[in-house]
Amino acid sequence: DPQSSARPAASMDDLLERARRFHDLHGPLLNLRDVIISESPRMTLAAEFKRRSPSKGDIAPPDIRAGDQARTYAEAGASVISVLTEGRWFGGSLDDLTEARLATAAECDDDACPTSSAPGGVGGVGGVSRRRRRPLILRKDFVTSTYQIAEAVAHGADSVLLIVATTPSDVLGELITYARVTFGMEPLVEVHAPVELDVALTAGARVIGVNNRDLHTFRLDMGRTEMTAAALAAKGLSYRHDDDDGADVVVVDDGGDGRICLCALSGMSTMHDVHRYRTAGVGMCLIGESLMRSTDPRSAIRG
Ligand code: IGP
Repeated sequence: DPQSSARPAASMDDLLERARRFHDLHGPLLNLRDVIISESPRMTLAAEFKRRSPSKGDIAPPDIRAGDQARTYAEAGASVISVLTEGRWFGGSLDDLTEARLATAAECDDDACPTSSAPGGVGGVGGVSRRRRRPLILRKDFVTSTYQIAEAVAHGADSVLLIVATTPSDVLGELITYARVTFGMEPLVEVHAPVELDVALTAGARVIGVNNRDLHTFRLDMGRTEMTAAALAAKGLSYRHDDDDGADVVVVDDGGDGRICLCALSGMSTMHDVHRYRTAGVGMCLIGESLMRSTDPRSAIRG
């Protein structure tokens, strides 16, 4: 890995100091659960920067800049921007993360914000929410240590992805607590199957993303998200209400001090896919490949 040999690894103390400095210079972290809840019952759209993937190979031209793509996503109204920082399989880096964060630092002003005149300031076509603040930046990687969480914050991330399948369950709970206590960060916890949902809930996850893609076979099953929504409902963790368009929307609640936010990850290529999940109680949809391949991601997001 050329990046790590060029730069000696920072100590944990260095990272915490850098995280503090980033925070002082660029402002506080955005909380993922707050973002999703503040846009509900509109769908939060997360757009991903990803150069390549193990299942698809190269998906973007080699000279593409994370900052440019992130700015395009933000201007189109994405409220969350996910940046792959894993180098070997996804061709990403921590520099991509910082670039994306700095390129989207400005809040959406009235002229640039596509739906600032909509009632309540949140509108959007077809029930997809439009951003009002700077977008939240999510570090997508195989994060399994507190070191990587501090590293993410030091490089501009507001949140990180934690994957149940690649994290021992006791470590998962520790990482979630560390992120909340140290940085006020709400991590996105990825599950693939209902058994993993139990692990995520026990570990204290409040924002749960269902990866529709099997990690081993790379096969897509778009029904995984709905299966997980049904599993949450069976636990009594969701309720129904009518949103402002009269659609029947399920809100997932943990039955205690607030709601669990359910997110759909992977395999979506049209707004039709996004709307499919709206009635299942999904609060956020994350789209990578199809936006990276799109010649006009702005129109794709504006739908
Ligand atoms: C995006 P897609 O099919 O829209 O490109 O999927 C995202 O969900 C995917 O990149 C992803 C991922 C991950 C990548 C989901 N979980 C874990 C790396 C690691």
